[in-house]
Amino acid sequence: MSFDVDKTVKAIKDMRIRGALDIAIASADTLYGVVNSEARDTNELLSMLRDAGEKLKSARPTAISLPNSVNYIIYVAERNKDLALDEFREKLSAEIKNFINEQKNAIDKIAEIGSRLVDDNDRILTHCQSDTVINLLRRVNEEGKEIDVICTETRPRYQGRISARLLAKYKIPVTLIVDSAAFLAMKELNVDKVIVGADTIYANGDLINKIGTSQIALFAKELDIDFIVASESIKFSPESVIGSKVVIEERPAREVIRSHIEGVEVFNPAFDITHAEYIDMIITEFGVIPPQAVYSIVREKFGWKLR
Ligand code: RUB
Repeated sequence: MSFDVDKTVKAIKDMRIRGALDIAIASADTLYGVVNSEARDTNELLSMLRDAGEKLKSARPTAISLPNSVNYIIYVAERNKDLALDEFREKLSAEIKNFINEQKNAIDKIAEIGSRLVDDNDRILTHCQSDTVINLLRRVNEEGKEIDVICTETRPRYQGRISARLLAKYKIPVTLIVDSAAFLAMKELNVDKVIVGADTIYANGDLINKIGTSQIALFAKELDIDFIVASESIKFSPESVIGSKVVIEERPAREVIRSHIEGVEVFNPAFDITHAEYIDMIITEFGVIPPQAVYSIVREKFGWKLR
């Protein structure tokens, strides 16, 4: 078992698996592998699952979708710990498959709902690379609306290039800009809407997403451009109800400068916080909500955790 778990942990750490939704799905998939590996009895399998879950959760700290999916699967496992091994396996395998399907359905539901918010001839700006946002834009394009997209390159790891490449592949007109051109581009190129993904959303509606998101939200406010977040509810934080915050990941200096510069320190946070007052709406699989409505969805969806 540990081979697959370690492999997933390494792939998440190295960012070969990245983006909050993919991280959550890969973790659930890995736990599915653990559920179906050799064990003497249910107790042993449960403890293997707990160990694997802890390892997976430690892979990256900021996307709450990762602990949310692991915690949910462990919760279901614990509730079924009295089952005999085969039954336990069967039950948990079905629950994990179900969970993964829910996530896949959620991203499509968000595209369906979100596409209604995008108008013909809209110019959209996006930051980083979010599968949820790309899927939504793809759907808009498939519906025949003419849109074009501006992607920030998203230093230091250039996920914006991945977005641009994907959009070009789907034949959506796309322009890549350096991060520091965001304000000028939003103003001079008449951006209509900003749409970004999410790593974590707190119960008070604050968003944590790729570093640089918050300044784009400030620009959007200044220029009166809608700032929209596309996020599955798996990225909502139940822990935030009791005041817990996620750790903002700091990544190595070598991502910013190729070699050490004598006397120069590098600060390389991977995410930042955009406060709820800068967010016009959040598109979820349950519908379009204002950031103030996150709390009630958290209470409903994560009741199992909050109890
Ligand atoms: C990715 C990032 C994405 C969110 C949402 O950061 O900030 O906007 O994770 O992505 P990193 P998705 O590249 O550091 O993982 O919609 O695919 O879940």
